[in-house]
Amino acid sequence: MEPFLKIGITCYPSLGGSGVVATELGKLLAEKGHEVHFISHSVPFRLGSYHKNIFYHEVEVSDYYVFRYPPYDLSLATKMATVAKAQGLDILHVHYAVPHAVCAFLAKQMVGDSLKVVTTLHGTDITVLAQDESLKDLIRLAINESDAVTSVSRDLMRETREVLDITRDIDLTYNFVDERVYYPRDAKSCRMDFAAPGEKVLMHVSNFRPVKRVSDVVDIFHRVNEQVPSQLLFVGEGPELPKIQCKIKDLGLADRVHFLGKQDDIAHVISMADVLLLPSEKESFGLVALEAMACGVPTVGSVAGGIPELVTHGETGFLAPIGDTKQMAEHCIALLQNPDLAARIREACLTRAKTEFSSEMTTAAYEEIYYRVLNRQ
Ligand code: GMT
Repeated sequence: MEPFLKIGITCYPSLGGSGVVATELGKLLAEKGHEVHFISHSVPFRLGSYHKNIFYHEVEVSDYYVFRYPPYDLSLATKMATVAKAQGLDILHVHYAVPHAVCAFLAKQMVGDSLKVVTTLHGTDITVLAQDESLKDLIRLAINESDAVTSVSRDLMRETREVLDITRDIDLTYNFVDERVYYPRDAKSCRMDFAAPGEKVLMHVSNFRPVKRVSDVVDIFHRVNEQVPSQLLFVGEGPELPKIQCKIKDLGLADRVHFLGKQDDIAHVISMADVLLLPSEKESFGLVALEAMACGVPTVGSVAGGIPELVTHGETGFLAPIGDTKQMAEHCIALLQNPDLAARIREACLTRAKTEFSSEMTTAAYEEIYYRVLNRQ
């Protein structure tokens, strides 16, 4: 049996799928017996209850008066090195290249080669930030100097190689959900708060950034509602919201669209839906589509980035070219009007989530990478 490891994890603690995946992974590793040290500016929002193997180290930023901008990156790198030395970390697993992989590179210079760095690329660190010429060399350095690099989809791996001209090995480790949390919930009574009997529920969950094409969600819903009486639930918050609210009003849909804001119990909320809409411009993976799949809810969305690796067209959902809201609406209508098709797709969703994206498989894959870089395999 392999020995238990001491693993440092750094992620964005307060937002996004990358933070969720990093935190859930840390919790599962701790349950398996590893010692996990989160190093970040605040406690990861999904960390939950006490576990004897989980520790949190807060990064404090110096506000010394000469600094026009407090240097978080330097404080993080120093904290990583301090924790690594004090706790004897074997691995520093950083999620998101900027600045985390760069800080880990600096930390390793301070600690020495005994500390192994694993970098997980999540998407916008490559698809947006690495397109910026001023950051390209820095991101390339951090990736090339990591002991292992993982990507959450094949598409992101391809784009990383293409954009940064990287030839090194990259491991594919798909995201996962904790199946003890993500399973079909009985959400009938909550659903009745929004939808009358016979009405269908469409849902969109995101951070409402332009990349999510939330306006397409409204267009899809508008078309669907003309043929299938429906309600649309929006979950989350973000910069596009005011624009979307105006559009909904202009289209006369205000009484059929509901804004639930940020929600903690996503599994329960998603279980209210008949279909999840994800028409993104870019999406390295689309964690919310997996969360929905595990709750038996199919996704109708775009053929963007890694979405087709997750959602199998015609089996666990339906995909159309980015921006083709007409086709996406047609897929929704077919699904919502055909109970047999909906039942078949729901079963396929539950099976695929369990077999292809299980937490056990992903945790084991990361452990294998850790042991490999430590030469213990
Ligand atoms: O864009 C987001 O939704 C947030 C962002 C993040 O940093 O958490 O999400 C990225 O990482 C997620 C977890 O791996 C992926 O599921 C998302 O697809 C990815 N977002 C994009 O590629 C736009």
